[in-house]
Amino acid sequence: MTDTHCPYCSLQCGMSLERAGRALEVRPWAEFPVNQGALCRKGWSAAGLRGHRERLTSPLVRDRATGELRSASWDEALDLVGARLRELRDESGPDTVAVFGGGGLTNEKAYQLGKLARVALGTSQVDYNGRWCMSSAASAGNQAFGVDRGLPFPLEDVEQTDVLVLVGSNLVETMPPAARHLDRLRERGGRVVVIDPRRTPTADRADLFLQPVPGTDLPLALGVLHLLDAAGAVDEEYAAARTVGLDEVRRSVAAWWPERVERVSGVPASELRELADLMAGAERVMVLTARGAEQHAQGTATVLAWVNVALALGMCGRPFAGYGCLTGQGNGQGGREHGQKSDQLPGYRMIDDPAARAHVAGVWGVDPDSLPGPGRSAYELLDALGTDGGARALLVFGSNIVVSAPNATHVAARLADLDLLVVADLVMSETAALADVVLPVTQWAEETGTMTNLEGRVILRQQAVSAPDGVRSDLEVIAELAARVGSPVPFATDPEQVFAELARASAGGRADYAGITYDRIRAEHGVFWPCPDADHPGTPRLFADSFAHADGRARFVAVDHRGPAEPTDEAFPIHLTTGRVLAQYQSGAQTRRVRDLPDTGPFVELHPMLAARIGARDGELVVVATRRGELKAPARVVTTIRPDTVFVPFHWVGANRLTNDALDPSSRMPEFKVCAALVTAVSRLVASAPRTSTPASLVEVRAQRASDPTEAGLIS
Ligand SMILES: Nc1nc2c(c(=O)[nH]1)N[C@H]1C(S)=C(S)[C@@H](COP(=O)(O)OP(=O)(O)OC[C@H]3O[C@@H](n4cnc5c(=O)[nH]c(N)nc54)[C@H](O)[C@@H]3O)O[C@H]1N2
Ligand SMILES: Nc1nc2c(c(=O)[nH]1)N[C@H]1C(S)=C(S)[C@@H](COP(=O)(O)OP(=O)(O)OC[C@H]3O[C@@H](n4cnc5c(=O)[nH]c(N)nc54)[C@H](O)[C@@H]3O)O[C@H]1N2
Ligand code: SF4
Ligand SMILES: [Mo]
Repeated sequence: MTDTHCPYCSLQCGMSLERAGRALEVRPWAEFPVNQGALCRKGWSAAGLRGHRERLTSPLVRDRATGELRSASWDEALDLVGARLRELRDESGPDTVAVFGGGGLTNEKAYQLGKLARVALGTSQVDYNGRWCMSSAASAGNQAFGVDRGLPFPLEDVEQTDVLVLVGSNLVETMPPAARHLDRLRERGGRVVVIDPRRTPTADRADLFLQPVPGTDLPLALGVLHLLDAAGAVDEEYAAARTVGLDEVRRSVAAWWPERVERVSGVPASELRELADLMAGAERVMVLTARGAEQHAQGTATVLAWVNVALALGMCGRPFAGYGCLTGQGNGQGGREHGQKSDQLPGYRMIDDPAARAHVAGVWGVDPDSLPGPGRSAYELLDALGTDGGARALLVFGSNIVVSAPNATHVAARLADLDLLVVADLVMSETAALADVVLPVTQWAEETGTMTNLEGRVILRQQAVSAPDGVRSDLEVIAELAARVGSPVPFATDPEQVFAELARASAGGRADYAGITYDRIRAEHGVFWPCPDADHPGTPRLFADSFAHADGRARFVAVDHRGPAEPTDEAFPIHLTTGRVLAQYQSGAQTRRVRDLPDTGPFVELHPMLAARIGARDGELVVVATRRGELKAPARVVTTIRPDTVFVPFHWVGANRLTNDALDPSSRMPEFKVCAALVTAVSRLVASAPRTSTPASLVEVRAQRASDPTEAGLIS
């Protein structure tokens, strides 16, 4: 029996793995505090991907003659990649090679990937899928508190607050074992508020549910603060002692009276008043945001607006209260701390800070001046591929870009323009299928490494079984590639050794791991950062006495509502939002291959009123079109969604052909959660299309209908 953690989300539930003959069985690990033995169905079925027939077990190289991928030896594949990378670098400089990582990679892998980019390849072009995850909350956290740790307190603190406000989180489906905290909070007499355009299973557990138009969480926060201020609920003493900037924020919310908020967000003024009353009367208030509020072109401003509410009430740093972000991927937190982000070095140091460069270069044994500066953010990096000034080779570790990137058709076209695409993965993901070289790597139960969960708790995944023949660990692959491109320093491959180096590199940084070791993690069920030395107990709770800015104070930051980058209009009258279902994970590369998890394919959730208007019945095919693409999928008619909004899960190819690549100016987060769409019933399309020609696309249909006002008005 080996105690380890789930391969999926940021809860990093503890589980025990037991070998049963050739099979591997998942058992509860009741002592691990975060989940206390509970797992969601993805966790229970996690071993289903082991020994799967689609598991990659040999490197693959695209054959020039046939254009097909064929098996190759490790030496052939690595030599080919190394030689091509060197050629490209010699021709056009180091930035011609780009690296794309993932928030599912262990800390050790994320650290080595950043080092591969900066030291071995010398490229500034490295970023990762966490940009698409919690980067807006990270950016807001840094601005407001001077540090970015998803939750500044252990998750179980949620139970002890009085009013919990969940803004754009469906945690009952995205972190099911955490749902028990909501139940216990309510048993204690506390209140749960959920803000979501859909009445989700999480909203079903709420005392108050607000159902805004997608993209309007920011004006909601402005309106709440307006009401709190009018009611005299602002904690002036706290604001004076622990913050700066209240006055400007106060002025900025003065004009956001509830009726104005209602007009913008669709949330009745009475409900906004109810929320403000709940918050004003509570001893302890906790506001948690997730992707629903964050994945917007104004995601950072939205989080800042909610942080302002928590600060105005004097909650941040108070026990069982404050603001937190529910991060998403298994290592969403650690993945952004150790150097695969385009602007950061290990320990959450900034790459443009000379002292940070000197420290990290010292650990790496290289000249600080040899390190590149900041590169492009994830989407911008992909958008530039194959263009003038963009990279011509891309190495992907731990992301299935063509499914999960916004405006995915465009991204696939950029990948097609590359001279070299290399993908390291466990399975033939949709992105691996496009690669020139595919490198098969070990997964989860076959390797050891640390992850940092949503609480900032560093935990240890331990190897339980040996890897299939032919497969290597990411750490080995990275070290081999580093050697082949002529790295000036060697790369370790033993995870514990890499961790010790990472800990030294992080020493003195904002995310300080210097006092953490594998043995400590085993003995203490995880260690919370910062943990600067071996005698330090770790830091489960931040901000009790001071914030991380130099003057110890938190910042109120005044923000205003700009609205979604792509408002609805006559041609595209419906809001499209996207997200998750319980039984699938992310791009689905892993969970779609687990037999015990239902693989329904994409669907379009819509309200009966909208369904009636467009003439679609439950289960019938509808087409969702945006300015970027179309998706045909069955309708799911539900009363739980706003009538002006449709929802499509992104676990299957398609949703991201529709989404908007507008980026947040500060976090560079794409606007996954709202764009303008046209929804049409396929039966109507067929019935109304001219018999002589079949329209190639909905855009053509729309053009054909433009002259007929009754047709054009079909769904507006
Ligand atoms: N089952 C499952 N669990 C997962 C994952 C998974 O893929 N599957 N992925 C993990 C990862 S990486 C992440 S980041 C987390 C994400 O966890 P969540 O943020 O909880 O998940 P989402 O479904 O993306 O979005 C949450 C909710 O936001 C709502 N929403 C959409 N637009 C808006 C809006 O404008 N405002 C508001 N307030 N709400 C809006 C959606 O209706 C949805 O119910 O989940 C983690 N856990
Ligand atoms: N429309 C829409 N799009 C979204 C979102 C949304 O809400 N709506 N959410 C965004 C968010 S929050 C996220 S986090 C992203 C996630 O999207 P992706 O980055 O695509 O995430 P995964 O599907 O987890 O992809 C991980 C890939 O790496 C492989 N893999 C797993 N573990 C390892 C490993 O240890 N090493 C290597 N080399 N490979 C590994 C898996 O098999 C899989 O192919 O999607 C974003 N895209
Ligand atoms: S909640 Fe997350 S970590 Fe826990 S079992 Fe489910 S997917 Fe795994
Ligand atoms: Mo995520």
